[in-house]
Amino acid sequence: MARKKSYETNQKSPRAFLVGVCLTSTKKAQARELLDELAELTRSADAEVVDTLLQVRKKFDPATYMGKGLLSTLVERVEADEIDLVVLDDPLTPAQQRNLEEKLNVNVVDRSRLILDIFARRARTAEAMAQVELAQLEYLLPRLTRAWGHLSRQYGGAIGARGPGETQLEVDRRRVRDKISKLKERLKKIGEQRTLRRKGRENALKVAFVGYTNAGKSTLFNRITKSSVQVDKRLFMTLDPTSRMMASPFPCRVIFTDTVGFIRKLPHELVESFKSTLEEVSQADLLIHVIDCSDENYPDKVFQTEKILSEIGANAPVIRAFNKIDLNPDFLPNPEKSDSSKTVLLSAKSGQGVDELKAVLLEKSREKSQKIPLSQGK
Ligand SMILES: Nc1nc2c(ncn2[C@@H]2O[C@H](COP(=O)(O)OP(=O)(O)O)[C@@H](O)[C@H]2O)c(=O)[nH]1
Ligand SMILES: [Mg+2]
Repeated sequence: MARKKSYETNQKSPRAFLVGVCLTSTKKAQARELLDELAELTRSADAEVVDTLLQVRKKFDPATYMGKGLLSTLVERVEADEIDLVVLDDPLTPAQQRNLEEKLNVNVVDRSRLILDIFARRARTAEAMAQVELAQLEYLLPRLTRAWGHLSRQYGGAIGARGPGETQLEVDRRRVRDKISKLKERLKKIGEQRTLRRKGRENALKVAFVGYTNAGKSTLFNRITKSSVQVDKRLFMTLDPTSRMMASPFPCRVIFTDTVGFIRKLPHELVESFKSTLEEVSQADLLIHVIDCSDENYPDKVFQTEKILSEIGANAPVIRAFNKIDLNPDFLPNPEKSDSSKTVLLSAKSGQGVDELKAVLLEKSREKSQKIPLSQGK
């Protein structure tokens, strides 16, 4: 049998085939949209999307996730189209993973694995790298079964000597657990330094830009703070929070932070390991929730973002910034949503409506400056 191709080591862009299984109970249009998003994720991992297939069936096949018919089509397509990688939207059991990889003879990854890979590619700072590695190991640990057997390939060749009576699997698990506790220890130290650096910021208004990936957070951050953080169609370009302090025209210092975007089915291991980075969000005085109003699925994305915000304990007041109004000039937010959050319609790209947001920020900074004891000045 030919050796399985490893997409991680390929020089050219790996060729990916996407497969979705839509349970009859869910809507097909939604399944399509999730597959489109999966394609965006795949391209963000620098792979080429060759084709996608969507199958409707009653339930996932316990052995192979998809049905027999689709699987045999896929076997043919993988061969004919020289596919290196098959991507699926749903989490696979270790058995499904093994069965599919044996039949297809290429790597098979699910959405979580893909997101972890993208994060690993983007991580630049020591903190982000440790956070991603921790998430990868937490993801791996429960999947470390006899069926998986990937450890030596993925996480560095030589596996340590076994203790008396230990199986290879137990050794692998122990090694992963040891590495996890070391990483947690290291991240705790980095987190403490972060907390120290935050000291002395009590008198500043802390504003964080949050939202679904690609909503335009970085574009808006750049426009407001006159910065130039990277703006990109590819997902998750911002892993480490970037902060800018501004004084003028505000009556107190205002610290703006651009943060990592959220996405559906964000692996909880990532949310967990990025806790200290996400503190910039949970400890902000004000959140600007950037929403792409040209995207018809924005309500679901708003819902997903709010879910993650509550998961990380971010409960500051929220301004909803409906962005990309240039692409949808007639847009009006749903009036039924009569919660207390303020709403602004704007275009971070053209600048339309941005002054209105600045006015709200000015008002918030006035409120903040009134709370600062005179002795402490600005
Ligand atoms: N037409 C339009 N495109 C925008 C606007 N704001 C951002 N974009 C585009 O949307 C994409 C994602 O923007 P980015 O700021 O990187 O989003 P982030 O992932 O939320 O940080 C980029 O291609 C931007 O040029 C806007 O107001 N109008
Ligand atoms: Mg960004």
